[in-house]
Amino acid sequence: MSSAETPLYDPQQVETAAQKYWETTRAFEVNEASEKPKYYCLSMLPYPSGALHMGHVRNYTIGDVISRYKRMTGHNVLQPMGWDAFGLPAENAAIKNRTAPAKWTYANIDHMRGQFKAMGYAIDWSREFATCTPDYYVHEQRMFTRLMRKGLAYRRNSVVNWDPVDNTVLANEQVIDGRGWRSGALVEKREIPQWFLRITDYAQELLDGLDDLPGWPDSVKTMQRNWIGRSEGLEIQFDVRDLDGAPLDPLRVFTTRPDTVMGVSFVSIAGEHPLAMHAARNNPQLAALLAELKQGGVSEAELETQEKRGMDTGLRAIHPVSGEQVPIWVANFVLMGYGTGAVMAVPGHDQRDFEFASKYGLPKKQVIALKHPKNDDERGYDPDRWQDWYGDKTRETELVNSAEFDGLDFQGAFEALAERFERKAQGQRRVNYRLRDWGVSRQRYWGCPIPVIYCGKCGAVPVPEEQLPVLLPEDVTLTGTGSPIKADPEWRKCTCPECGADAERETDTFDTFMESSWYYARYTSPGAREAVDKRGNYWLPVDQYIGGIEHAILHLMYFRFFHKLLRDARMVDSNEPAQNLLCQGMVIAETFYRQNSDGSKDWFNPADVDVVRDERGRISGATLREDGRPVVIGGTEKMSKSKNNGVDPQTMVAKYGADTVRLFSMFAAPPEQSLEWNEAGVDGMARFLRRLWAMVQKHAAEGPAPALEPGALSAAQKAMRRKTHETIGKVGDDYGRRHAFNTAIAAVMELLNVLGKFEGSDGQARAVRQEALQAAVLLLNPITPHACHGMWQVLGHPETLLEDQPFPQVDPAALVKDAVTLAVQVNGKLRGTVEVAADAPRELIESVAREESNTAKFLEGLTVRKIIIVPGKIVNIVAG
Ligand code: ANZ
Ligand code: ZN
Repeated sequence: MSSAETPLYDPQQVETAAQKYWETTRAFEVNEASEKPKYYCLSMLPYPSGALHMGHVRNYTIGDVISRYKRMTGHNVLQPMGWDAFGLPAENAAIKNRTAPAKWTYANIDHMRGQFKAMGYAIDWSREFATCTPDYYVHEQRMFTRLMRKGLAYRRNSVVNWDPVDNTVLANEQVIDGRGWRSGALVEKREIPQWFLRITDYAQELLDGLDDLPGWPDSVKTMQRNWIGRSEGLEIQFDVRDLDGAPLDPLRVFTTRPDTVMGVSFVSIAGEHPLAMHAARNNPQLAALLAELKQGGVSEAELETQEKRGMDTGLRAIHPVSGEQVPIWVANFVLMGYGTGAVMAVPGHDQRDFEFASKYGLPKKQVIALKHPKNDDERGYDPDRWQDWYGDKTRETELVNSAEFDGLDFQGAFEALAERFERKAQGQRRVNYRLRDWGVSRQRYWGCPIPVIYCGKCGAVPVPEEQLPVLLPEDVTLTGTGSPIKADPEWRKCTCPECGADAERETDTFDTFMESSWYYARYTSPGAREAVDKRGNYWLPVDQYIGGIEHAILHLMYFRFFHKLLRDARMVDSNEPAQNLLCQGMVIAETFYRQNSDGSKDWFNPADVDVVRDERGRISGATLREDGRPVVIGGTEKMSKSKNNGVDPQTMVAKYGADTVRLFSMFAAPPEQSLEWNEAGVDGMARFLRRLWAMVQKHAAEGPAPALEPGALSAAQKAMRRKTHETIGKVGDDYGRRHAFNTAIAAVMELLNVLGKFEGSDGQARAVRQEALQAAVLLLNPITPHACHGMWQVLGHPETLLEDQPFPQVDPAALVKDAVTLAVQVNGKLRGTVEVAADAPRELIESVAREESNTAKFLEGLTVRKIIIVPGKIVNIVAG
């Protein structure tokens, strides 16, 4: 049949029609009144930056495929969407474009919602919200005031980046090479009061809960464990002597290695430690060092790598066992915020102490030795080589030079010393966490106002619930030098809810991680008076959560923390917010550039470059279309603005249709791996869809097929039917269990290849073809739902929601093989093939194989010693 007679695949028309049907029938709006098991499929909500990018497309397509598949397999599926709408980019754009952040944000949301709809995602849009609207953030403010009353939110001083020219606090990303991004002024560290949430109260539970999450990737759980960083150790007290020998308040250290206590040759303290400040009062040199230490970065990575620096304070600590006096040094690698801000230094066995002692000529002492040394080298102790053998965790060690503790192993020494210090009230066992309380104050305008009132008499008072929300004014102009609400005395002015005196509002706003920590719960309960109502327990926990690995630590930790807060507020019953987590890989693309004479690079978008590929499909040459001259191939990288290698989804959808874009992004790589965008691949997907469409049209044009009669099929028809059902089995497993959408698509492609070669136009041939095409349409529906919506009608069905069609089921009878083909080998070399009945007895298979003409030739003159049969596959004749 010619193409004039088969209506061609027209993605625009097909997609508009399907989307219209879903919209008018409200196909994806769901509620709790369902007999079916619930399934909550959630993709991380986007920041409305202006336009969808390919990373979004990939993330949301994965979620959509899972959602549609789950609905087809009989679940009541919730797939919501919203906007993580507060944040710094809106302020920057507002300064640049002279629009209010709210206006910019809402315009972006409108544009991006349109793009989402064009992708055809099966979203329940009736639940949509933007986190910057008062009816969302009012709940967050209420939660916060309740946490304040429970003591789970508190205020303390903490360091921020201060721009002395713009007179404003800067976010970390606004500090570029130590300078303010706008003013270029050297940034200073300043201590200001800020609000914190006591996430550390939940540290142990956040750690233990990871064991109940078999559906989360191990890599994420490991990152979370490390971030929580639980250590078991002792807190040990050292008496302290002032410069003149007078006793001062004792010092406490936290150590995970009390077994090394007899190797302590000094104590190191942080620059902010009270003893350091005490010693610096009459020591200008030390005071200068402390001032300098305040300047540097405070990240742990920086502290690990920076050069060790310090100074003797002149103070002395009394060793708690030996009674000896050891010096107290300030050391730049000791963090004030961890443990006690003081470390018992053991340069004989700790890398950092070793480096520090080497630099300042402090003594090193061996107190740990190998229990079973293999040679003199291992028996001896070279202070500069201790790492060589001490690092080997497989060797047993014992204490030496440690008086009564000699001979004990780590555990024995830990217990003995813990017992001793506890008895003498010189210390106790202690569990320490690296996790810090969560600082939620941001000195920015475009965020949720922190609902606190400051009164001269009553201090910090939570805004009473009936006065919430504290509204953020949306109609503002930003100058770039501070927040409009900080600058507006009218906004700040209020009365104290406790004593009625004149008072001021808090002008800081929340960290935007606050909004994204509980949005998943809000989707379950649109319109609820509280953050969540009883509908929450119907939908929660989330069955499948999908998002980027960049959120492995912070977002996912806060998300789990908030769920526990909601549980403790009796709003939800479960302990964890999400049962399964999928972290999709990056979308990458080739980069192209030209280098300028000053060394800078101009990056060219792949859409503007013509490439030549070698026979293996790799790019071997590239020219800029505009001038035909070559550009440098920069290799594949994550799509980004800086490398100008982003491919705009909208352009792709306009050119190929949403289904092709969806199909490519599911076909090109398994969800967890990186996906390389390449237009040749997209083209291939478009061809595949056109071909399928044409096959369906051609088949349908021949009129309706009769009912399938499995008993009346020819061998070829049976084989075709078997292929259909093998494909159904494979694809169901790929979707449901493996999330391997790429191999699911490949299996359907293979089915269609086989179907393309399947001949015959009699009734049963057409019935078998109808079954195969219907299966292909239903199997592909989660991935290319618009085309499938259209093809289903072409196949003779009324317009309907394919998600309510049952997912195809394997007919076990169709899988039975009548005949199998076996490879025949002689001494492991292939010599021929034979066809036998699937249930043929062993003797028959042996004789048929030996008689196969080519095989018989090779067996001539040999004696058959053994015949090995791999059922359904191989007959190997061992002969000699
Ligand atoms: C003596 C010692 C000997 C240590 C030895 C280690 C090895 P984690 O496992 O991360 O909890 N430490 C304690 N407080 C510190 C602070 N505020 N800043 C920097 N380092 C600090 O690490 C605990 C170990 O880190 C502690 O055990 C302490 O050094 C150091 F062979 O004490 B240890
Ligand atoms: Zn008051």
